[in-house]
Amino acid sequence: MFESLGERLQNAVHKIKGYGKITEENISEMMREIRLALLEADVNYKVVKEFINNVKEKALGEEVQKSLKPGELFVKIVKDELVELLGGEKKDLNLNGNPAKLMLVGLQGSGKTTTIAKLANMLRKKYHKKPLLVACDVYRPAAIDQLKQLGKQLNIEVYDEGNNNPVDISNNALKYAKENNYDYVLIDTAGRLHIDETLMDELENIQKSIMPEETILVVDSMTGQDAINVIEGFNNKLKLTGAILTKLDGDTRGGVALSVRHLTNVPIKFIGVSEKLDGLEEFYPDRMATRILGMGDIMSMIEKAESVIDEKEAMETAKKMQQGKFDLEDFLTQLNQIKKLGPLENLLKLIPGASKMGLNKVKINPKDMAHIEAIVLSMTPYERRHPEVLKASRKVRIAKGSGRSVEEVNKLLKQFEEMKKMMKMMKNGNLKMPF
Ligand SMILES: Nc1nc2c(ncn2[C@@H]2O[C@H](COP(=O)(O)OP(=O)(O)O)[C@@H](O)[C@H]2O)c(=O)[nH]1
Ligand SMILES: [Mg+2]
Repeated sequence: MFESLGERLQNAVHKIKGYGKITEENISEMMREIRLALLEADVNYKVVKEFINNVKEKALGEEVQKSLKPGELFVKIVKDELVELLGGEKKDLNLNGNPAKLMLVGLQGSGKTTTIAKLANMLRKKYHKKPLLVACDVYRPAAIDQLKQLGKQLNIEVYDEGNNNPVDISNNALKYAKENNYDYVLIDTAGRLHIDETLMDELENIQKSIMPEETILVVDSMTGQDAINVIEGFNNKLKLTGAILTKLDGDTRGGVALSVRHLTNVPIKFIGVSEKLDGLEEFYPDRMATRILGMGDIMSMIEKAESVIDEKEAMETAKKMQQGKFDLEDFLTQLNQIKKLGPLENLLKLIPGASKMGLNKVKINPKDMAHIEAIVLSMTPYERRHPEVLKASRKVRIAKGSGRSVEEVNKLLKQFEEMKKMMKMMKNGNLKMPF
């Protein structure tokens, strides 16, 4: 997600951290780099301009000048401003209606139908309440079928009246929902490839008629600057209450994500992160900013690692991991590197969101590490390079040699396999960050 933007911002920000003094000159240089990074990520120029102005103003403020660590304070300013840009506090859905009515709008292909099914599924799971999906994209028969198909998969009812008038359908659906005790009515609407007056009027009529608590714009985050016109078009015509960004699992540069809030003044409420029906996540501006800047205290973690780890050795290991050639010999090297970092507990605490994940309470017994090392050291170099040859008799020998049990040898080998699997996933980009 936003790799190249993240990398560039991190580089810019990292540089300034080292400055003992903040001058107009080095601020300007930094702002130039940040500005370019944002523009290249396709962030709307108006948004970039305001972002830069805000950061600059704060950075030149007295507080920063007086600070003992101006670089760090500057990083904080950038992060805070990024959080603001992404919407500040997390905003929840307004589900106060009885039933609560939610209407999803957006261009064709933006992900409305998929997202509305994901959303119904999520709401049902989270609140244990009953959602009803309503098919108001009446222009293509396939659209109704698609929603029905998704409803069937999730076992959620879909209300449809074929190609009847969408305003009537939504009114009838609402009546049906009240009579049958549905808690949420989720309306899937039609989209066109471009903003289209007739369609906009139709959406406006649905909105006026059923007065939804939420009218959410679904935006494909893969679209570049074009998306901005679309966002503004929908926002001018309809009273939007939120946005959902889809396809963030793809190779998106991030511009839409960083522009949408500023341009519409409506909060991003969810993000779509896969085609699957569980691929919807609540949106937290703070976590996203942290993710983009790759910071939290990960930064100090990296700095710490850099200071003790042999760079050449680390590069070689990383290369092997990427090629899927990581073996137990490399694992041993890694263990030794990790040992140099000091108590692991301290490192885990630096991971952003560590306390939320319970990592701050994890206890690691140094003895366990020593046992693992003993087992690996009892293998022959050939065995370390080819763990697949480790059958029963060899395991018994290793267990004896290391003074551990065969079970422990097995456990280690299993963990090693898991680790390799994880590396493969990281390589393929399928591993989600835990925050
Ligand atoms: N990878 C990915 N694909 C998505 C996501 N959301 C929607 N899609 C895909 O985008 C395409 C269009 O989605 P659809 O719901 O039919 O869009 P609609 O025309 O707005 O209703 C489909 O192939 C979806 O599977 C997402 O978050 N990630
Ligand atoms: Mg659709």
